[in-house]
Amino acid sequence: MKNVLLETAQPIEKALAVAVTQKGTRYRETAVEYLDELAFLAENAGAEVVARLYQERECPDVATAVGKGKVEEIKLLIEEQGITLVLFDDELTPIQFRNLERELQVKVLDRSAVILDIFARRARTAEAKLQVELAQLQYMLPRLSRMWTHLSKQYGGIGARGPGETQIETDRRLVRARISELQEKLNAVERQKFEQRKGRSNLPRFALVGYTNAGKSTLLNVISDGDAYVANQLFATLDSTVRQFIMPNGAKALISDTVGFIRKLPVQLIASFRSTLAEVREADVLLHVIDASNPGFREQVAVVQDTLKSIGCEQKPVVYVLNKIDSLTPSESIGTLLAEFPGAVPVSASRLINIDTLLDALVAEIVEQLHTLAVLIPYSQMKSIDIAYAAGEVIEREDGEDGTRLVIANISDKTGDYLRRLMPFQIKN
Ligand SMILES: Nc1nc2c(ncn2[C@@H]2O[C@H](COP(=O)(O)OP(=O)(O)OP(=O)(O)O)[C@@H](O)[C@H]2O)c(=O)[nH]1
Ligand SMILES: [Mg+2]
Repeated sequence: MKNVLLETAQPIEKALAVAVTQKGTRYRETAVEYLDELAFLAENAGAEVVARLYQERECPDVATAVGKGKVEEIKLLIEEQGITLVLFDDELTPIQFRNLERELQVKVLDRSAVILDIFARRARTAEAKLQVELAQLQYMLPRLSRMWTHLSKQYGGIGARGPGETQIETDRRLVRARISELQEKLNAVERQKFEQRKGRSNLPRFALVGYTNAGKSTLLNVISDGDAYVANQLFATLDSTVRQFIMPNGAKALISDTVGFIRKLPVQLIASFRSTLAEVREADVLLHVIDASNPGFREQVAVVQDTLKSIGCEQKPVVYVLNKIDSLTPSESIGTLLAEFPGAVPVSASRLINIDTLLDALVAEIVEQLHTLAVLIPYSQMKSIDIAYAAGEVIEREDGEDGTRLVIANISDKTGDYLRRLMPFQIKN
């Protein structure tokens, strides 16, 4: 049951983007921002938005999302501009899909399908591929009959009829079987990663979180002196990366970078990216990276907060990082931003502005948990010396008769507990 993937955007497809927004005060501005983002998503999936259409309604039409008049307008645009793909900003029901494709005679996709398509393009590691396939199949399952109409249209077939209900039932069963298989594989990956993390040191852990394209990977590279993939793309990062770095006070810490969030991230994706998001769930402190140069950043902040809540991370300490201050819109200033986000740290990750202040803020978050510990390691336990060096900053060393005496600074609570268990021969300094 492989390769029955979603039919999604192909390169240089000409797309029409449609937003159906609920009546409200900021209706027009928000709709414009939504479609800007949808156009960027489309571009990332290999299509170009050549026309846009807005409709304000109390609620979407049950049969076709937009009203009858708009359907006619869309038909006209398709003809005039040679459009091959119509993108809806909201998730469509299977019925809406079917009706719209029948009426319009071109491919119709919703925002979730475009996001899934981008994820499928970006998935590189085995884990990411499993996660994306799982999300795609779960998205596809309730829409199977519609996809079959698609396939039969595409391949003609005798009489060009869709396969009968029995065929669809068989396929549903196959898809469900593949879903269970993928879930099992992912559970195994998750267990394996959990074991790996257990074996990892107990250093303080920070996790970068934020809206996609906010600059998380750029910041990871700056902080940990690395070369993670950075691009003006949505979902450039799909996996998590963990790096060790040394804080200004000499303490060692870990920082992780992971997949970004977006408005209306398909629920199937959040669920299937569980193992990737484990780094976020297990971090001590979150760095919420905000693209302060984006006019819609306030809504993005709310989206990230909601997503964190949905993965059970709303209680974690957060350092807000106002990134891209080098290119703020004229209506924003650092002063007003700080009044709105007290305690946030304004930076530019790419221009290296104010990074020291950010690092100091990270130290402040964990400094209360940092201790100095003196240990005497008997010569029979020499392996523990390496562990001590990895755990903190060794500021004194004395090789005496009974063993090696070390004074280790900047040890976190967790590491301290760990060392105490490992080295019961701790002495007072
Ligand atoms: N002007 C400006 N651009 C920046 C800054 N930091 C990052 N960028 C740019 O923003 C874009 C996205 O950066 P990434 O670091 O890939 O963002 P990300 O949050 O990891 O994005 P995803 O992995 O796609 O979710 C890139 O083109 C960066 O060069 C900054 O301080 N100022
Ligand atoms: Mg990234």
